Amino acid sequence: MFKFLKEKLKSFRKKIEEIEKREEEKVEEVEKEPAKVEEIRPEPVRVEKAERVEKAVERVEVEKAKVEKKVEEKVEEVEKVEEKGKLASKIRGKIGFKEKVSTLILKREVIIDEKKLDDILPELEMILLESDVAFEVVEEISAMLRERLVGRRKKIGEKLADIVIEELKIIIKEILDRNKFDFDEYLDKLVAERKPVNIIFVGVNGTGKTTTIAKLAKRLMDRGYSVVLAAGDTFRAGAIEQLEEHAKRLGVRLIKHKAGADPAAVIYDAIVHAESKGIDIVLADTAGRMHTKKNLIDQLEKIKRVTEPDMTIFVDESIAGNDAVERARMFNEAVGIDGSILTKLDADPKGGTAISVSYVTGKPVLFVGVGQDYDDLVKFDSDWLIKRIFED
Ligand SMILES: Nc1nc2c(ncn2[C@@H]2O[C@H](COP(=O)(O)OP(=O)(O)O)[C@@H](O)[C@H]2O)c(=O)[nH]1
Ligand SMILES: [Mg+2]
Repeated sequence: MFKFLKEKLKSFRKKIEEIEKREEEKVEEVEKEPAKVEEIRPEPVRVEKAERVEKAVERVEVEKAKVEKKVEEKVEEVEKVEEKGKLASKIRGKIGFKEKVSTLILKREVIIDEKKLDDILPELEMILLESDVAFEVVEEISAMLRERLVGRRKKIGEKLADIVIEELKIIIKEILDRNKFDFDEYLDKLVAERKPVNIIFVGVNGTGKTTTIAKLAKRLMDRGYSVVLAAGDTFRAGAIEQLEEHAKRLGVRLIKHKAGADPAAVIYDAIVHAESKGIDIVLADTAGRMHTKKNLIDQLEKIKRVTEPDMTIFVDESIAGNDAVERARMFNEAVGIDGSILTKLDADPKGGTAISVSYVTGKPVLFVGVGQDYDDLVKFDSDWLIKRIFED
């Protein structure tokens, strides 16, 4: 899971470490300044520059004189100490100047500035884009990082890479938690208030809609609910049989009509059945494709009008990347969704879809699919995702 993104983040970390190492070496050179003064030589003289060069030479001379004076003073001090016959260790204390400078560097703080972020953020943006994070989400993450890191004090010895990655984690978590939602809590309340609860599943073919309905049916039964399935994908050949097979295996009732029938009628019948039998929840499958996109949207609108679902859940596969994100946006705008379920995270090397879908829809990710077994359904939790992206 997320192998590609993990590798990229690792090399990003290395790159920051290299930039930082180069900079620290520069700082050390600057600290060795006194020795450098002597090395400064005037540039070859060009007539119009002659005056400036002369001044520079003067400044160098003055600096040199200062340094020489300091050195003389030090020598004097040392001599005085020697004269007084004090211990050799004390002399070492005086001339251990270099050591003192290096501890000074260690203690000193460096302020992270715009320039440093200009060096590293474009690379991070590229990594996120390559990992299927939607463009607008990358922009937001980058802007938030910049805002929070510019001016941040960093002690030398503290790693810039750690600071950046840690802040990146916090920001992704915040973005994910903007639409935080507890599905179980909400469902408990709904069932208590007005059962049967009607949940319809929308999304294109092949993304895992039918499998997810079966997984969720199992999960809800494990939690003590009674469930009925509605075979609302009457368009695709074999769709009814596929759901029927799951229903048999799970020991749950399925309401179906013939292929090509009106799905709104099928789902309506399932609700009537649930009411008469005291069943808690109806899970309704729908078609993922019609003759045209307009047909599909019209059909879903009719289903919503006739069956008044308590929740409309969009299902897509995380491996579809930006296509999945765009479909989520489209379904939300055209039909209205209450949340999403992303499947096939187990087969997704990138992870950006999971980061982006709730951002672009403004609706929570409720569950993620992590395999083909009934139990491979995980209740979505930002910490769960962050851990899988950032930890080995
Ligand atoms: N690896 C993996 N495969 C999945 C997952 N969810 C569904 N699938 C597989 O995706 C394929 C299409 O699933 P299906 O439920 O028929 O999709 P639908 O057309 O949207 O109803 C099937 O082979 C499923 O086993 C998942 O979380 N992980
Ligand atoms: Mg299906």
